Amino acid sequence: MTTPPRVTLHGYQHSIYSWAVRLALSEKGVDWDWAEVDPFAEPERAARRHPFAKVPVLVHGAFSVFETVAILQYVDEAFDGPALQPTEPQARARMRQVQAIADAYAYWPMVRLLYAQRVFRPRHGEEVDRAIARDGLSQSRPVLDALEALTGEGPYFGGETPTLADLHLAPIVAAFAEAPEGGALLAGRRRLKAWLAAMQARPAFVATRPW
Ligand SMILES: N[C@@H](CCC(=O)N[C@@H](CS)C(=O)NCC(=O)O)C(=O)O
Repeated sequence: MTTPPRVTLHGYQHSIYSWAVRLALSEKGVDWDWAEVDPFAEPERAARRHPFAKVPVLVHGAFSVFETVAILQYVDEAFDGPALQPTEPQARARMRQVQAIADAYAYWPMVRLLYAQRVFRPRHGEEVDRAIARDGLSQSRPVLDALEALTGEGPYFGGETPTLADLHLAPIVAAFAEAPEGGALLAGRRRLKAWLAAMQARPAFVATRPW
């Protein structure tokens, strides 16, 4: 009998995208090994597996994949466990739409501008720039509005069970809500706030959160 190849996630402990992958692996019930790479402190090391010197990178046997959207799809399709993607075309389009919003519009202002300045840097004794935080907050407003408009009736974006959209987005919004101004802005979006609470209550979320 051959041993199945191991899954190794090359990520950074504080990385929001690495958290999204851990969340998906955990929801699927996949066992993984962790390889810590700090892309900010050791960009040349990160560049050995990622042409843009970022994390996460998932390695499964001889196969290596970067870009969270691709990693999440691979995790869902390569392993047993609950399906994390709908089959119906419109539901699939909505899922990808939320993932694309997470990457293109949410991550930078919500995480790299607001969360970094208001939570991460003070927590690590690093200098803070309040103007950057303010900029992040104002750029986050239309993103929250767009996401609020895309929430549905169920607790998750796709209905009764989480999909890749929820797993991709939850770490970003959770980090944003850690900042007092972020939490206050989120409180004005009732459905999105309830969605985050549903995600935060999931055992996989609790088991994988970095703080
Ligand atoms: N598009 C990439 C983004 C990954 C990304 O930005 N990762 C951050 C950590 S959360 C990173 O490695 N940043 C290093 C840098 O920007 O130099 C993905 O979806 O995986």
